[in-house]
Amino acid sequence: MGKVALITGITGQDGSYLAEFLLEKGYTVHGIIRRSSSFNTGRIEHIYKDRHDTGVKMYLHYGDLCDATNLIGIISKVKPEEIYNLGAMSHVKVSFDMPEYAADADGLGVLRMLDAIRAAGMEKTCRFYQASTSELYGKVQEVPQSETTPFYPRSPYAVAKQYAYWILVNYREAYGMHLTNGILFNHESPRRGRTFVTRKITVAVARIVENMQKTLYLGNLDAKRDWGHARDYIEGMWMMLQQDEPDDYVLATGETHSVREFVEKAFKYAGVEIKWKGPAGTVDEIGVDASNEERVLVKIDPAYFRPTEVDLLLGDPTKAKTKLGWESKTPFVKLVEEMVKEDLAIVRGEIDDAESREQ
Ligand code: NDP
Ligand code: GDR
Repeated sequence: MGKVALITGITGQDGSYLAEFLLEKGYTVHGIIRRSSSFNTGRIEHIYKDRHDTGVKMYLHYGDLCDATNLIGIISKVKPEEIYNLGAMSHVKVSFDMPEYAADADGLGVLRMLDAIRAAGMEKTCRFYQASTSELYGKVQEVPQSETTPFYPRSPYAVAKQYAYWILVNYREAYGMHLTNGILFNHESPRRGRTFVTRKITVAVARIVENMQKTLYLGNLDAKRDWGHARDYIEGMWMMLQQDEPDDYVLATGETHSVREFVEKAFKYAGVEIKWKGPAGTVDEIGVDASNEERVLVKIDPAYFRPTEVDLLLGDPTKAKTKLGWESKTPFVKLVEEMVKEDLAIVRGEIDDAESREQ
């Protein structure tokens, strides 16, 4: 008999890769999905189809991290041996518009999950992974950032995630539960939501080279991120829960790149060389096609600036490497290329977009 896992956020980027990964390993996978007026299971549609064809063991339950009764009901019924709490209002900029909701879903949501495990009497049998984040480091205190770097959150999202981080540590110490924080640095993929900067860029590059869009509007080009591939990172999540003792781990590549560099590499893969003109780092800077400077491809829109920014993230994944044997496998340029390649194929109608596909 395979193990039973429960994933919150199964319809998101990470949840969809993790569901595939656990099914491959013979798990029975339960996922919590939110009721929505439009289709929100595009990223897991292919596995769901398989379930009817080949008996894949995946089950979906309606629920929400803001509904404690619902969570107690699902956990008591499913009796998971492993829970991966990936559900969250995960957009940093949006959290400034809905700070109370971010606190509720991303902060208190974790408390509700932990209390639901206790209410079901599963403190000793259920292992729990919390999707913690490099956003906890926020305003730079130390570079590179590791498990011992102090936190300084810079958004309502990150403050909520800090509550989640500490309530987990407290419950681990208070009740001896197997609870783990994975402090993951940014990880991307062709399944990344289109409002995160990497996917926004790769979608725009594909549309621009196919003459469906003229200009890409961005905010801060100089923010630096440690970008890995989501597929590599979900394996690290699973490895954490296979350890005898629960602990907290950073997953990162150990490399950092600016948004500006991501833009350059993405256009380059599509055959366009970007030349920057105007005062660097201001709203008047533009990115033009180096072979035809009249063609303005990138402009700055201050609407995308954040009230407080995280300037530099660079992770030190030494502990994950030493204790878990985990390593990021996808180099930065390969990640950019895979994303542009897939968006070009979507724009050209050669493949479906896993995120927005509708039935
Ligand atoms: P996505 O935004 O792609 O997915 C978020 C998931 O959470 C979706 O399934 C969404 O459902 C669900 N969700 C949102 N609100 C609720 C709620 N109130 N109750 C239940 N489910 C909810 O995020 P990612 O896959 O990129 O990230 C997964 C987790 O990892 C998140 O917690 C994120 O904060 C964290 N994280 C992500 C990193 C990254 O670089 N990707 C890095 C570090 C941490 P729906 O589809 O209906 O919107
Ligand atoms: P981030 O990801 O905030 O790091 O959070 P995002 O891709 O949104 O931003 C990265 C950096 O790019 C700058 N930026 C822009 N960002 C967006 N979204 N849109 C733009 O037009 C734009 N222009 C510049 C941002 O200012 C920022 O500096 C992600 C999420 O997945 C979180 O859930 C997760 O916890 C962290 O990564 C680690």
